[in-house]
Amino acid sequence: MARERRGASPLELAVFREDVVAGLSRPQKSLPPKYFYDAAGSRLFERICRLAEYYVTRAELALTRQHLAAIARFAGRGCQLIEYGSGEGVKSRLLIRALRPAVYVPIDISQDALRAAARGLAREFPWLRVAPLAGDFSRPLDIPVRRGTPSVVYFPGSTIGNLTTDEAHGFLSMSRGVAAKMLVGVDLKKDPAVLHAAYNDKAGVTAAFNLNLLTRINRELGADFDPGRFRHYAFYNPAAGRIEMHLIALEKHSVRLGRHRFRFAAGETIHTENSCKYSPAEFGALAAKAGFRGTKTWTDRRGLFALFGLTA
Ligand code: SAH
Ligand code: AVI
Repeated sequence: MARERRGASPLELAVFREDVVAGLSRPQKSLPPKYFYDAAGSRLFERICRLAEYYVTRAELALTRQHLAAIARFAGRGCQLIEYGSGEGVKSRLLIRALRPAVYVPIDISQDALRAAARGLAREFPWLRVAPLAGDFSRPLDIPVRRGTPSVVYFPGSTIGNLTTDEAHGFLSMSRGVAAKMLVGVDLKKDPAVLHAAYNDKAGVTAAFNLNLLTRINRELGADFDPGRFRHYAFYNPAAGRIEMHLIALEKHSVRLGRHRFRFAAGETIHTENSCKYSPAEFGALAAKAGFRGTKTWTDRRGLFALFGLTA
């Protein structure tokens, strides 16, 4: 576990600050969703995964259980399994059991989630070599894999949906250089009412997840956001095929971050996340454009979610 670190480095904080200042300076204010995942954000996301309305995790778990033998045949036993955005690693456990990988490399920007998951895995699979890597997959990473053993990239959870189409294309092309095979979890287009409920849960956990971003910016960057002056706002944008999450200012006010002052009109929003939903054909076309040829698709019985097996 040599590659684990504790706390953000001065450089990471400087990049975070730059991203926040740039995002809040745009005409449509925005913040990158990767910053949701501090320790509190990762815990809130784990609660989201267990909500009745958030079908995503259950659908992917169900399809992975249902098609595990075929998925394992596709990936191959004894491979080096590299997982981007590994989080809690609930589905990873199924794959690890079926594949018995030579090494498992969970990669996550959330050091707390990564550390907790790696500890749990070491207890549960004493035979498994776990090499966690704390890092941002939107930048080049030095992944500790051996030559000679095939690598498989696993990117579950529909985290790819949080990237724009251009970013997803770039990510898939980059992954092609890391491994010849890839397993990607993709949330499918469906009844907008189902989508709406999943991102507007009754218990308000998604709202707390969204608002936590402001609390994190206050704590780590010394801003003076008042989260009480914002409300969670999520809706399905059918033209773009995505859920958009925003934080909407309830009244006119301004926020300070160092020497910067950001003015908010009443009703103005900060766009905090896109969660793109694909049809199988749309995702197949995106993968083909990124240079993957073979495409296998496994879905759950209700057709809510798909796992794509891509071959470079
Ligand atoms: N794979 C898990 C978790 C999905 S949540 C599942 O399927 O349930 C998204 C995960 O990706 C979080 O753990 C978050 O910390 C991580 N993440 C988000 N953006 C990231 C980035 N740019 N680099 C690395 N990890 C990222
Ligand atoms: C991690 N990601 C795929 C989640 C999603 O559904 O887009 C994050 C999330 N945002 C709100 N709820 C869950």
